[in-house]
Amino acid sequence: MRDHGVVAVEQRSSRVRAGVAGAVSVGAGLGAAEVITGLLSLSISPVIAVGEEVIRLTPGDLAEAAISAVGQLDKPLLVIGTVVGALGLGVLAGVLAARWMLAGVAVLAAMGVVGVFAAQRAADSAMADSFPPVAGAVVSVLVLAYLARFSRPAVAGSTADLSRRAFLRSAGVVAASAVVLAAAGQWLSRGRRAVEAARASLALDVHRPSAPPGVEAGVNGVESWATSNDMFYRIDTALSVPHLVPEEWRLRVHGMVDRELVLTYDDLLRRGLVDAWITLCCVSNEIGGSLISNAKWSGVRVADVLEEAGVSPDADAVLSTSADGWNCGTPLAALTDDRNALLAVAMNGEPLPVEHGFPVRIVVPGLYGFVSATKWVVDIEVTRFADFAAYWTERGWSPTGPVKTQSRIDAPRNGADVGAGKVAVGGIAWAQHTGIDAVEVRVDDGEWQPARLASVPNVDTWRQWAWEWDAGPGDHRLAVRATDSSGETQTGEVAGVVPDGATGWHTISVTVS
Ligand SMILES: Nc1nc2c(c(=O)[nH]1)N[C@H]1C(S)=C(S)[C@@H](COP(=O)(O)O)O[C@H]1N2
Ligand SMILES: [Mo]
Repeated sequence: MRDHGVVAVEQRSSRVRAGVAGAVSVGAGLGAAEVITGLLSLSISPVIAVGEEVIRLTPGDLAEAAISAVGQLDKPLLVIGTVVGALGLGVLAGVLAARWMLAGVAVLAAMGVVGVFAAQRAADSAMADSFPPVAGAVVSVLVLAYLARFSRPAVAGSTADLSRRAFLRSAGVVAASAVVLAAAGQWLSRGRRAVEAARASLALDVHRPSAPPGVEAGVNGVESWATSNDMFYRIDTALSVPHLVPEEWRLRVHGMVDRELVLTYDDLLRRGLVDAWITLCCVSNEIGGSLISNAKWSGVRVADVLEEAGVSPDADAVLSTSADGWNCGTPLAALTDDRNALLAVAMNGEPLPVEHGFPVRIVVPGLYGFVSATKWVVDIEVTRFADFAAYWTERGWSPTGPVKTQSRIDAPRNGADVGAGKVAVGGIAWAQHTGIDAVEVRVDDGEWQPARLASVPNVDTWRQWAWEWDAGPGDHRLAVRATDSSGETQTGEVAGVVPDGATGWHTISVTVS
């Protein structure tokens, strides 16, 4: 028979074990998150993202006072503070879990949610940035469930001493693994850190643009005319983005040319930068889809570089290749006529975000991204379409891809309930490098009604439109179609995105009450 004193000591020691188990679980989750951040070469780990969010939420003067008090140590202290805070929550999760497993799991899941939130708020964040915090939360829950076995009071038949030793061994192994994982994560992300540092130290002659006057049609719910870098759609095959620093970047221009060129980043900058608003869209954009965005790009005209190289009259294509091996073929004509086909170095007045092709990418008005917009471009070969197959052409997509004239209804939303009477209908239409001349809206099977067009700075961007609907009660369908400046009206014939872009009218359902 044990006396009460022994039972009390065992209870306290099992509570300590529960707390340690929780902290170790969170440590394992943080380690896993760091490794995944490094493996995927993401711009930011959840620890840093949460730390930055804490700074953002701290009142300005307080944050300033704190930073001036600790000086150069602000970053390391922030990281340590965030990790300590997370481990503290881990202790809480462990203690709660000993009573009621679900409560502990809830704390860990909430930490994952905070991580996702912070990662998405971080600059230029991508969908993939949510992966480390989610995976970290899952790992911490699994580890907690595993360690919880040891934190229960000694099992019948085993001595308290034995079970404590087994717990210490398991917790120690997990804790050591977490430290190794975190260190590996740091090592794996060193390339990305170097690129971000190089990007931050550039002083390009570019300025944050403001949208030209009159481009917004003034309808609530329509996507804004200018897309910010962090809202710009992203499509590529890179699981982990290439790490290119400007000093080492080279662009080789070769093939059917008189003079082969090898350009450095400074060679490009020396030519002076051209600015142009250009709307980029993806061939995989479904009718009504969001794989389209509009930015002000700064770069050097591809035409000028090709002119310097001297292009053979027998060539009809340019095969451009990314540092990660992805490539595409572009009609030579689109790169040598008077349009602003750019070797872009900046996007919306900032050096290209790494995910959007830093340090140099191509942007060509009027062509889908898959046949023109090579990110992390390092090689340009003047050639003939007959002599190569590019990445997507080998996979069943068209060798060329001029954008198809399209339009989209943004407001009201599909499935919306609106009140009877005046309803503001609006959206966007695009036919890059041709221009939009008219947009029409149709209610149910009625007549096509002309929409009002907002202005545009050039024919290379999308165009907002607005239409006032006098809505009567009932269920209605709204359809939109655009006419481009070549006089062609968007076909209502429905085609899928393969091989060269979807066709059909974007149509939505609205209930008027
Ligand atoms: N290196 C590289 N460049 C690429 C791609 C890619 O997979 N790899 N995808 C292309 C496609 S299909 C599109 S639509 C655009 C998208 O550019 P964004 O991610 O900057 O929006 O990039 C193009 N450039
Ligand atoms: Mo694309």
